[in-house]
Amino acid sequence: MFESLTSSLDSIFRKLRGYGRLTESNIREAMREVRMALLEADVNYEVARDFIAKVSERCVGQEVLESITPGQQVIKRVHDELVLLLGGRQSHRLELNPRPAPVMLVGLHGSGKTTTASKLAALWKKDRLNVLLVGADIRRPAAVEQLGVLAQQVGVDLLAPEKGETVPALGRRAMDLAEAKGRDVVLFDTGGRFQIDEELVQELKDLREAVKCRNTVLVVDAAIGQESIHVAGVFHKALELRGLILTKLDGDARGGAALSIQSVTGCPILYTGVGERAGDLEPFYPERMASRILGMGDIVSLVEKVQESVDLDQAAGLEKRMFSNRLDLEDFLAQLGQLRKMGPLENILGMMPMGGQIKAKMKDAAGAGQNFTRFAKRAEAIIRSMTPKERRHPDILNASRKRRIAAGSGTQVQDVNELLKQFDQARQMAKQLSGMQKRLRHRR
Ligand SMILES: Nc1nc2c(ncn2[C@@H]2O[C@H](COP(=O)(O)OP(=O)(O)OP(=O)(O)O)[C@@H](O)[C@H]2O)c(=O)[nH]1
Ligand SMILES: [Mg+2]
Repeated sequence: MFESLTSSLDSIFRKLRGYGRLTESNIREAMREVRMALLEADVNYEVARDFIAKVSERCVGQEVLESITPGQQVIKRVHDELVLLLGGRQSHRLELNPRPAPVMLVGLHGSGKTTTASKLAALWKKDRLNVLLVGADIRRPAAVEQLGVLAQQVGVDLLAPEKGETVPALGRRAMDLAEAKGRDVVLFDTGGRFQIDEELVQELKDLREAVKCRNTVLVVDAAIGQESIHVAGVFHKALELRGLILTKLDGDARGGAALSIQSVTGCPILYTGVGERAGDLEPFYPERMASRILGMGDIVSLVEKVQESVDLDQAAGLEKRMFSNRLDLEDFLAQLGQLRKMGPLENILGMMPMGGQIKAKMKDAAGAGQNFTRFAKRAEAIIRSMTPKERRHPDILNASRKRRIAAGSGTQVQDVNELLKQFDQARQMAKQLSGMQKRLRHRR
């Protein structure tokens, strides 16, 4: 969501790096441009003004002007200030002791509470926490059902309200049950409204009292822009939030809200929602986000993502086969599967240094991501329609085999040929790489 901010900052910084020496007026000019870029990204006016004042103050000293890399020095100061703006260097986390720890997700209608509840449950489950999900949205009849479906998908138990049960009574029952069963976290999905109103706040306060919850978390939709800051302020005042979860950061909002919300409300961002799937929730780290916004990439998150999705044994085997020139369509299939497990291509690009530029070149990154997904699905279907022997030895594929495979995968012979061509290119590339590696080894 920060694409255009990242690309404006990138061109400002490129200009700065170009100067051998910087004068105060160069810096002032750059700061004016940074301020414009922030405002265009929908950053709160006062936040942008304070930000620029602070960075400028730290940039005008001798240290920057006399450094051999003045441009880099300015960028570093922008980065440091951005980290502070996003919440500073300490990481804000939920307090999950003593156990069982109640956690309440609150927020406006449609902000993503129910989806986020299942994502959080999945995340905690992976950390070996024993989670109980509670459907405490008793007003909308389908709400508990929706949570039930999601809970089943991520394999976490759900407690549903009984007929006529009030929210606080349900809360107490959930805590008793969790205590008895040795659960670690009890996660409440609550009901939302279009507007924050007395009745909603009272219901949430009653639940909080009943379960003695110290982790009330606001789920807020980043797509509503500056309004999200207002919403967060009001909820924080009424319910003493522990923190925020900002959803729909994968959308096309300009991101200013994400940049301003912590500094305006004093309420830290804990996680961000970056898609609709169970895995699309990321712990929020101000430092990593700042690097991503400045186009430096977020290598740490990227590596974590790769570690999570890639089967290392499989990767080692692949590398060996690749360098011994024995790549086949089984490998191709495995690779496609792993790439797809890492999530949408555009999310991954956003974490890579220069990824922003690649994305811009791809004109429409979302389109490219979808194209890739479509390509990968078709390729998988085609390869799965082959016999093991055909996968290992694609050279035996004659016209009649191709016709059979096309029919089996619901594609055309032309698609099969296209895939074989792409595979051949990949194999050629592997050959060149392995040649290069051998020469390098030889030289050493
Ligand atoms: N793209 C995207 N969509 C999301 C994200 N989080 C939630 N959604 C979608 O937003 C819509 C609303 O999400 P819900 O979880 O039902 O919202 P809610 O706050 O529980 O809504 P109510 O229960 O009606 O108050 C759903 O279609 C979700 O798939 C996200 O991070 N990215
Ligand atoms: Mg809901």
